[in-house]
Amino acid sequence: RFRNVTGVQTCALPILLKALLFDVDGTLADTERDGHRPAFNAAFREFGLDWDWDVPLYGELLAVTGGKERMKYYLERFRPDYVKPDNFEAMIAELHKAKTRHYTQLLADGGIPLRPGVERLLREARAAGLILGVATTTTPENVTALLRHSLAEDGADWFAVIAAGDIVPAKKPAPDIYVWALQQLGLSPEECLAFEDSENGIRSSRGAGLKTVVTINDYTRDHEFTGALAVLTDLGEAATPYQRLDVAGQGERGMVDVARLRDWHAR
Ligand code: XBP
Ligand code: MG
Repeated sequence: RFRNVTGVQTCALPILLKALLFDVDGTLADTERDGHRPAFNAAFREFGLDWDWDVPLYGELLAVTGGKERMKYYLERFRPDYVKPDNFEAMIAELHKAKTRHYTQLLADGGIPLRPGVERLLREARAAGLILGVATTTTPENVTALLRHSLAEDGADWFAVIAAGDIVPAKKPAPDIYVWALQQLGLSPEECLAFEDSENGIRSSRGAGLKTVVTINDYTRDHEFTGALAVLTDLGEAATPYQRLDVAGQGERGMVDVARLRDWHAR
């Protein structure tokens, strides 16, 4: 209960949870190490470049989101002697197209499963009438390929909005991609929850005003997740529950389902 400006006592209505917004890479599936990384390397080989991103180096490169942006960052930071050709921007764009081709092929070959609990939660949320959305920096066709090959033939249709890639110029950690997704849905951030796996991701979702559940992975376990609703090992399954890692709920185990999300959202 609180008093409004006229001094009349009113009841604050709880805001209903209406939508779940998911990051893709690292959150829906562990796509970075064994998906994007080898796809970049395959594109570099195809173009006759001696660039090769091993697992630890790729972890450092993940500081920058977006594949084109990441390649430029690599050259600046790790190949300072590299002399850019006149057609540098076009070359990066072509390289990135090749990388997307390799990556979507890898997904079509059934290369990357969804993370634990993801398919279960998506099915349950849909059945409960929650709206689903995606907010990611990766290329749109990568998202639809993952949903099609690792979720269901019509997986992309489960999502009311797929906000992806260059649709906003400022990628995560900027909040723009989440703001764009919310605008498309006509929802306020208070009506939604976001799911992220990385520091850049939660900076973006929190920047857009979204309460955020974090599921960590090998590349992100040491990231800073200040302001997260909960930090979990994964979404959990009945037989293999998540473990909660944030101080508020340390040691808690369980399975993220709609009831639990409604409870966290209401707090
Ligand atoms: C994902 C990314 C993307 C992918 C590569 O970050 O940073 O750049 O690594 O995809 P997030 P593209 O999970 O925070 O959205 O090459 O298509 O950009
Ligand atoms: Mg991510």
